[in-house]
Amino acid sequence: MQRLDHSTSGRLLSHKPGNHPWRISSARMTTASPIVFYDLLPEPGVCPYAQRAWIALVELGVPFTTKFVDKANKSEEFLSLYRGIVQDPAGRGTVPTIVDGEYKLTESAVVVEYLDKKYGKPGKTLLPDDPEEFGKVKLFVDTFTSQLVSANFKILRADSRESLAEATAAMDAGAKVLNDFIKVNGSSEGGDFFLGSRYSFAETMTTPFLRRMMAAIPALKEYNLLESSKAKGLHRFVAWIEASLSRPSNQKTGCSDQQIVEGFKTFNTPLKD
Ligand SMILES: N[C@@H](CCC(=O)N[C@@H](CS)C(=O)NCC(=O)O)C(=O)O
Repeated sequence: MQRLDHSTSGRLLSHKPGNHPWRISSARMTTASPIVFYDLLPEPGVCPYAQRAWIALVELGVPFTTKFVDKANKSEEFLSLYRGIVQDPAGRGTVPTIVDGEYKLTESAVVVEYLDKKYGKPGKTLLPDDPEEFGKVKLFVDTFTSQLVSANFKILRADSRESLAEATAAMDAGAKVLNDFIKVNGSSEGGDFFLGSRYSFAETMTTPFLRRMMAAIPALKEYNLLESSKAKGLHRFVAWIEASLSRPSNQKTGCSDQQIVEGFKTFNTPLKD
């Protein structure tokens, strides 16, 4: 299994086998040994779920080491780790999965919340302490998923101009819902994230999907969520997209736009008219 090591900034430290990250980055270590983060080969960060955990590690400044899992040929080590966590002897083994000392966990949303609870510092957690803000942040993530993620795949699967128009209309309608949701439930104080100046779980969970939408759809179909939202005057949503995509934790993690486009070609149906 290939291993890559990261500093607290998320940048790769070393690709050399046997070059132990806990020695390289010991000055910055806060734990006895870094968390082991399992992601998929061959393109680091090609999985949006794994990127959620990767972003959380970077945002929270937690040292970690990455182990890559070959999706087509998972190692016994990874399968038994995963199956032991979920107590399912037939579990297929998904990323992200993490090992934090003796503790092991899987499922992106659960991993992000665990990391936040364990490594978040007072006033710098991804999930707000305030119960009402907490609820709104969680609902924002659900709303993003229900409004945009299926519309994204509908656009890719559209095989005619008519079905594409229907799918892009669904995406535009979802963008309007999100624009209004942020205006009513979020904040504009000091910044353009859902909670204004405060980067939170709202962005950690959605940016990997937003980034894939923004890279894949314009390359494969004639539609651009950002441009369409600008044209429709969805200013709050546009500002949120721009703030989320420019966040360093997004830019340092995941794969290139070109890798995203390549990966999404399997979901795309060319237009027949
Ligand atoms: N619900 C899971 C989904 C994770 C998932 O589907 N990961 C994919 C990669 S994007 C995976 O590990 N696939 C391995 C496989 O299908 O064998 C989560 O949120 O972590």
